[in-house]
Amino acid sequence: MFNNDFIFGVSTASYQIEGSVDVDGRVKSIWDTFCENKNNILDGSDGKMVCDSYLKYREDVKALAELGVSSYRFSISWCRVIDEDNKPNLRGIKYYQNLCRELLDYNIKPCVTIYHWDMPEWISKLGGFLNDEIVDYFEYYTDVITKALSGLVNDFITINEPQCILHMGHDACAFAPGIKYTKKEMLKAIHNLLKCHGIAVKTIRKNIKDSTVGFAPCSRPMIPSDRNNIELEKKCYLKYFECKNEPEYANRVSIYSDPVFLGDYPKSYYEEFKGLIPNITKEDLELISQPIDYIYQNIYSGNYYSLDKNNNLVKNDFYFGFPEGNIDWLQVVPESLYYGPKYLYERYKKPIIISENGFCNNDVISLDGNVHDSERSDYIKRYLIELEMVSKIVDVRGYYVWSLFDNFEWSSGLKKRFGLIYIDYRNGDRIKKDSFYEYKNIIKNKGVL
Ligand code: GBH
Repeated sequence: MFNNDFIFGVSTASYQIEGSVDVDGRVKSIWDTFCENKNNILDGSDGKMVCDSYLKYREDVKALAELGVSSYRFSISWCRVIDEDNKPNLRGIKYYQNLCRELLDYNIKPCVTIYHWDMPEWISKLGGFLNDEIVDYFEYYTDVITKALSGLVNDFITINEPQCILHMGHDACAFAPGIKYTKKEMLKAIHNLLKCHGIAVKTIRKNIKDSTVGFAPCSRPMIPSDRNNIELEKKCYLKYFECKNEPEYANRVSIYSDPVFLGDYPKSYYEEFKGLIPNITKEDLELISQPIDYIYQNIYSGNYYSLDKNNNLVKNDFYFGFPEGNIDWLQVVPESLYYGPKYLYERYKKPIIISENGFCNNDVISLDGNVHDSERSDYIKRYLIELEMVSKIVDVRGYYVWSLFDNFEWSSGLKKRFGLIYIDYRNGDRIKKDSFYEYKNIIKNKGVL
């Protein structure tokens, strides 16, 4: 059992669920543009309709109440809140106020992500995170939305998965805006993104009484294949926080989290990227490392490691037929929710909240009209067991399932389903899957163990 105030929640993000892209003065986002090129999305779909949550939010909140979550994590669409003259758009703002009021009526605490990837196209055209002025735009946007939500929301996450924004959006280019950066540009964009985080923390503190603030990177922990081998675990820990000039450099943990929690980039950053590093001032680092309350982390999977005969760390291949979800990176590695929090706590010493964890399945409506997704329930239970185990030794405060319902899975489109609630995209019908009831039960029992 988790303790009484452990947070059980679910997560969503604006572009993935809201639909209604052309209403109430919403401006175009980089994802609207990215989806116009059908080759960018696995099934050629987009976020125009999806779950229609912009119109159906009352129904969604009822489902959340039935599920029994104490917190709902969702993101604000910058495109609804700020217009192209960089002025507040009251109609868009009202939607989020209404949503929060509805949640509070049911005793569900809103947990608000300020930025979950849907940048206004016009800001992207000015250079996005590469433009130094992004920090001012981000400050203004955060100021407007936090003033509007003051009295309704206490808990904020500044930015979701900075790695995906930069690595996927500007290196692998599989995500919007799909504009390739040179390494030098990338390091500057990372620095500007971190400054956006810092200025958002300051702004939230200024506008919200009794706020909690966090930052939500993602990671894929290195798991010792032998859990009793201390030396192996130590090497896995070091690998997890490694900062190296290698193909996946913009995806790593320490390059984002060291500046936020420890006040500077890792030492190796300055060695590895010599000659490519942007201008970094003491003031920048102070801004970036404003004290925050939680380490949020999105964790879905991991990799096993062992030591070879020379005691070097080696990554193990998954055996043929290894359990996995219906998306290529989603191997079922429950120990990720043990070692991820453990490593993060050891290094940064702040309470941990898992802001996303969930499973992607080929769900179908069965003959009986229900959706029987036992694999998803099994995944959630296995991962929660590990999280509960680690909560005995590190300070873990919460867990959010990704996601409340099936939604627009970015470049995988509508083909990939992560929801506890099934969406029938022909008519928008919602069907609570078996995992919805399983998770409801877990919440009622305060855990699996
Ligand atoms: C999260 O991203 C997002 O926050 C959320 O919006 C999304 O819908 C959800 O999870 C499900 O995908 O580097 O080889 O692992 C998930 C993180 C980022 C994991 C990109 C896979 C690329 C392949 N994903 N990453 S790999």
